[in-house]
Amino acid sequence: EVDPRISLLSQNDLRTRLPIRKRNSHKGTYGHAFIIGGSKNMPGAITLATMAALRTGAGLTTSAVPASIQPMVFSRVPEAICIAMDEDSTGHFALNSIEALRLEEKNYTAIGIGPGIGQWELGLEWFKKLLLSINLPMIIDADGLNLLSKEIGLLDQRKSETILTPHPGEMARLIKRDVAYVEKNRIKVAKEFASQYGVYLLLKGAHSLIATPNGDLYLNPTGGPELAKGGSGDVLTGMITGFVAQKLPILDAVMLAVYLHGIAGNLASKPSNYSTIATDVIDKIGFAMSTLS
Ligand code: B4P
Ligand code: MG
Repeated sequence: EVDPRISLLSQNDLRTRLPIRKRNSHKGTYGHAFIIGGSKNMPGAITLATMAALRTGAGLTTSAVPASIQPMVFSRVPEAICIAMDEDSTGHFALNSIEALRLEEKNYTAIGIGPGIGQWELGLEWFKKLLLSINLPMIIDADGLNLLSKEIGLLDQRKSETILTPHPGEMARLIKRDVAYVEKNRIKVAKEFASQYGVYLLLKGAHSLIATPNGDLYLNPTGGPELAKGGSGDVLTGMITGFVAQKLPILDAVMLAVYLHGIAGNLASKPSNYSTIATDVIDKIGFAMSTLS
């Protein structure tokens, strides 16, 4: 049963939130999405997120990855800029890599962190340094969330909006409870966390739930088991980053991304939801968006 305090995302409502593509516009009009992630054994997640950000309409999309995987990302996404960063001997970001980003010069309008970033010895130190040097709307996912869960107080140091996108496993780690507790108390967990830390929290799963910093809740009806496969979360992270980069209100960006991700999943589930893969979902983002215009 749906809690009466929760709004259901609907096609009619979201239609009005989709940004208008003006005739007299250029790539600068639509912002610059920046996604940081990847590691030697996981070059795919950041590739998917980068593709998805491009598909949502961001004017420019840049990704930053450990140097050894940069050629692979480039070869899959020629439309993106891909920065090769210093890496350690294990193929993860090196501690000194952050200065090389020259964040202040680039006019990024949204930053996504986490897809495929992995876990490594100096990960937390690296993550802290990065968080403190970025004052832009930030989307944190995947191992970015796992790094954050080691020092949750880092959220208090954020000066811009923060969006967290945990699945129930990651949510459990953030609040130091088990997955069963999260699944039994989805509404309470999402609402309390978002209010306490002043973040937008997207608790994923069948019927993903959005909680805002002021305690509002939204339930997403789209998507199905075709999305229950590695890579679909990375597509969603790219979509959110792409919409936030276009300078939409944060809530609109998250709502649109989650809703359209599910519609794209449904469209990609034909002829069989067994065989849907993340790149199929990316290919359907445009069709999903066309259902709102
Ligand atoms: P990871 O190994 O960390 O998986 P991942 O790399 O994050 O995968 P990915 O990024 O593709 O998927 P994500 O869930 O982010 O973690 C997997 C482990 O976490 C599991 O073994 C389990 O322990 C735990 N876990 C994850 N999800 C759980 C759940 N729902 N219940 C209990 N435990 C869970 O993103 C997937 C995307 O697809 C989301 O947007 C999600 O909403 C959507 N999606 C997946 N299944 C869907 C469905 N049936 N209906 C609608 N949407 C669905
Ligand atoms: Mg994930």
